[in-house]
Amino acid sequence: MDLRIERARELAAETGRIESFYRHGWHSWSPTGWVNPRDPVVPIRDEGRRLGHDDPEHAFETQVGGSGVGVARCTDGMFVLLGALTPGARVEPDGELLRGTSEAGQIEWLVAEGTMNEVLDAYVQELTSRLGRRGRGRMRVWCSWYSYYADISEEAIRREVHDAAPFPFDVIQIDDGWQTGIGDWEPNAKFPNGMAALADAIMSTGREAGLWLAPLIAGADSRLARTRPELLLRDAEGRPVVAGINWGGPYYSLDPTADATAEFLTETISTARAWGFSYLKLDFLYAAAFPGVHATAMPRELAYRQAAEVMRQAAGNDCYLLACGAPVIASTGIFDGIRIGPDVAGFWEDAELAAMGDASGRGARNAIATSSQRLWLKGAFDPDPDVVYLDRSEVDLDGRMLESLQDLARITGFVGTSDRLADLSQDEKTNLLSLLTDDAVIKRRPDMGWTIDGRDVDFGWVAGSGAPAISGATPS
Ligand code: 9PG
Repeated sequence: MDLRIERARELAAETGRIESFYRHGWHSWSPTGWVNPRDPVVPIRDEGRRLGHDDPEHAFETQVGGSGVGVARCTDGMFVLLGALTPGARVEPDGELLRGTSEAGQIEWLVAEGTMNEVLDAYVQELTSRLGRRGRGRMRVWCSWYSYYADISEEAIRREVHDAAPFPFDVIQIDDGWQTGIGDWEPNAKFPNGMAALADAIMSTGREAGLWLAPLIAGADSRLARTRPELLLRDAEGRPVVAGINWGGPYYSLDPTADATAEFLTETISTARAWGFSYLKLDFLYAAAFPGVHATAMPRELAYRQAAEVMRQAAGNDCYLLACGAPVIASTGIFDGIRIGPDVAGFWEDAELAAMGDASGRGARNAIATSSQRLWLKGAFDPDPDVVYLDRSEVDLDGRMLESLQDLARITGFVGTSDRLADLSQDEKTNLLSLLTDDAVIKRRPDMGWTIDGRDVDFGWVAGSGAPAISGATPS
């Protein structure tokens, strides 16, 4: 293998003719995978309704490009990787070149030529030696989202904690639905005894207590947005930056460089820690890496990383931090785990989004397609491919789809599920137990495929079965 590191703001690496290009999506939910560089990208022109989840700075480009790192598979079968070793860069194929550009000024770039696994491993090695490496290697998590969604309550969580007794989960995690508002991180009326009591109930069964928060956004109708406007990121006209639309309305980005934001983050994370939670799923983090006018001007991904560091500081080194909806490269070294694909769902894909060419929406298809192309990041942090479904009566997915989700859990070692445990059949319980106690031998093949106990596993069948991996749209 051939390696070199160069300092530059822009760098072109020669590749020869590029047969396919590995496009690395900006954040957890952004489409990732191999594309033909000659295929035009069709931007998702769907402003106002929802966001195709990807980098807003490049949403309307018609040329393919990726975030932080790009790989060319050349006609001679060799691979050339161009990867930034600092957050805030983009890599695009351009004829017989890979072109890198950095928003963070002069940075270090890795140029590597070799087999696919060699160049990807070299990138993980160089990146983590600069940004750090974290993760526990194996996580077994029950999370409330994919069966209850926002319809959770103290009673429901207590029931699941009770029903989890036979299963070796490390963490029972309360997801979205406990808080009074997006930005208002206090328990609502469905949690009458408060969060500390519930964390205690979880911990008393020998598990870690987990909690979902979206600390870098504020719902437009939240108390936070109304009473602490100094936290909001603003555009050049002084309007709050809209980072997306969910929970029945728009939500704003916080300014990750504002002192007031740092105080708010420290207070929010410390409070969750004081309640007893030692696993925090921090979601919608990409919002703080949106373009905007910062209190202290700095490149947007470095600004985001600064806020992520504040959260790590407040959480302490022993707290498991899972980043979700997070710029992947900029989160490396700070978070123990990072979600590597969009949300799974009990259906294959949303036909309307697929027709628009948006591969960032929820659904098993997009989750498998993107997560399966990011497994090489395992050496940098715990990659979270999202949950598996055991309860077949609840989903409209066939055996092969369910098996691919389980294979992702086995390969990553991050086994999550959301099933209502009392509803599982005896067979499904056995299946869950075997996943949670799995000690299969996982090996990587030369072609992005894997073997699990000698069984060949690859996810290639998913790539051709839905929306192409392309860039998404953003509001103006
Ligand atoms: C809670 C969920 C779960 C889930 C996260 C995240 O509007 N959207 O485009 C959108 C995207 C992702 C999403 C929700 C909404 O899911 O990935 O695990 O925690 O938030 O709200």
